[in-house]
Amino acid sequence: MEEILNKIRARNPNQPEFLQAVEEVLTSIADFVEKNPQYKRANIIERIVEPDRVFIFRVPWTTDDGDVMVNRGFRVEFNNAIGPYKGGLRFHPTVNLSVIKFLGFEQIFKNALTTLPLGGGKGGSDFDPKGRSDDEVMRFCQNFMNELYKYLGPDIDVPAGDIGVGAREIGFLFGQYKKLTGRFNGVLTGKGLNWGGSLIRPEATGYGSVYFAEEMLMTRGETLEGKVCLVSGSGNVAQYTVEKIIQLGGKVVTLSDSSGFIYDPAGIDDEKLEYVKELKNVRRGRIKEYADEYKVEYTPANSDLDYNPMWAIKADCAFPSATQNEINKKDAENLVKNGVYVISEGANMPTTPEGVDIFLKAKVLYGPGKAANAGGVSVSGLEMSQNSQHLSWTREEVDNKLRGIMVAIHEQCRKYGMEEDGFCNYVNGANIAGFKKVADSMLDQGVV
Ligand code: NDP
Ligand code: 2IT
Repeated sequence: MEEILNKIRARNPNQPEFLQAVEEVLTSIADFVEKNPQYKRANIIERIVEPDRVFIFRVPWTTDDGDVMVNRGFRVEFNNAIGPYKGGLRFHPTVNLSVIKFLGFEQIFKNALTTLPLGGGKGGSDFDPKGRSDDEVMRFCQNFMNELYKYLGPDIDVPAGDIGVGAREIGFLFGQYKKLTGRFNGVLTGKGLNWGGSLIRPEATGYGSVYFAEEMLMTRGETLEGKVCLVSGSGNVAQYTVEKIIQLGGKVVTLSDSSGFIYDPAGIDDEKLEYVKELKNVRRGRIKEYADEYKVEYTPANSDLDYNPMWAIKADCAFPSATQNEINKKDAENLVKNGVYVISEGANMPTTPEGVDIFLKAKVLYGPGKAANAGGVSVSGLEMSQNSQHLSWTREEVDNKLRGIMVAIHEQCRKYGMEEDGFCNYVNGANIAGFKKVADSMLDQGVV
């Protein structure tokens, strides 16, 4: 495995996030591959780490002042062994090929766990929507789609949202797709409810991450009732994570954005959550305003510190729901030291490898992103099913299906991740179960 890893490192220089994701998966599946020589014979590992194809394109657009700007667009179609390419679009200044490839690679295994027929892909741009008017965002989305539409189709490649891409952006992207192709179909998910979107899709990632935490807790005969929870981020995933934790009787005491975090020891209730939704989704303001509004503590982000004080607050559960590598080794140590024993990752790869090792050594209930945050893409898959049948299911129907899928993902993790002493290593479980489904499908379909 080390030999293959060196080859992958040499072939993908300057892609640290991608190599981080690959190393984690390959480390998890090493023994399983060793015991199953059919994968080695078909060289599945070297094939699965190489995307089917990568598109990189120029996106020119015009500001409200008439300046012409240029951004870079990406779409990685990683693997379609079990279904059409499926995965979100991220608009954030940190987006580059390494970030999109790490997300696309993770998506392959996540989508395999969902029980639905979904391949893996991801895309996005280094465009920064912050501070841009709706018109500017619209023009950017239209120009992004002017190139991307060529590669999409409801049975080919179906994007959705991710950081910086929500209901507004999906609307503009869909409008332009329709204009260019004349087709009204399920080519994007996360659509508006009036025009083909699924109920519960906005809630799905956050709700799913909390359902996953409940499943992990249930293995110890516990629930979220009364648990103190740390949530990071304040976007789509964070908001619906908070909503579900409140519904299940837990108490959320933190939220953050890239500028800092708030600490509200009394807990975020329904009214305060409504305030956050309005602040972030309508006014597009900063989380600091929450602290001003409710007179609670606000701590600005401080890059001089080698840890994030938010992860040092005493609590039972943590739901990192912002971005990759937001929990480092010291943060993981602080979490464990201060009582956190449930970590459910709403974000993709929020914990560094050194942080993951701390969680595994402490034998806490640690649900990695590709399992815990798979609820979002699962309901995207359900949106695709509804679109192809030209009908829509009720809120209750979709929520029940989501719940059932999260239970099934949890079971797969336990099937492949259970260790001799009864500790479940959900990292190994998720990676092996996801890999097995995709690798077996690749074997069935020959060397293509
Ligand atoms: P949003 O854009 O709605 O929210 C992102 C949040 O994370 C914001 O609060 C943002 O703060 C913060 N954030 C983003 N980048 C950084 C950064 N570099 N440093 C600090 N804070 C940051 O995105 P989502 O809620 O959709 O996504 C959050 C995470 O969940 C991502 O990792 C995404 O990949 C993952 N995910 C999302 C799914 C979905 O369905 N949307 C599905 C599965 C996973 P600020 O506003 O200051 O940038
Ligand atoms: O990371 C993810 O799973 C997402 N951003 C959602 C992807 C999707 O296609 O719904």
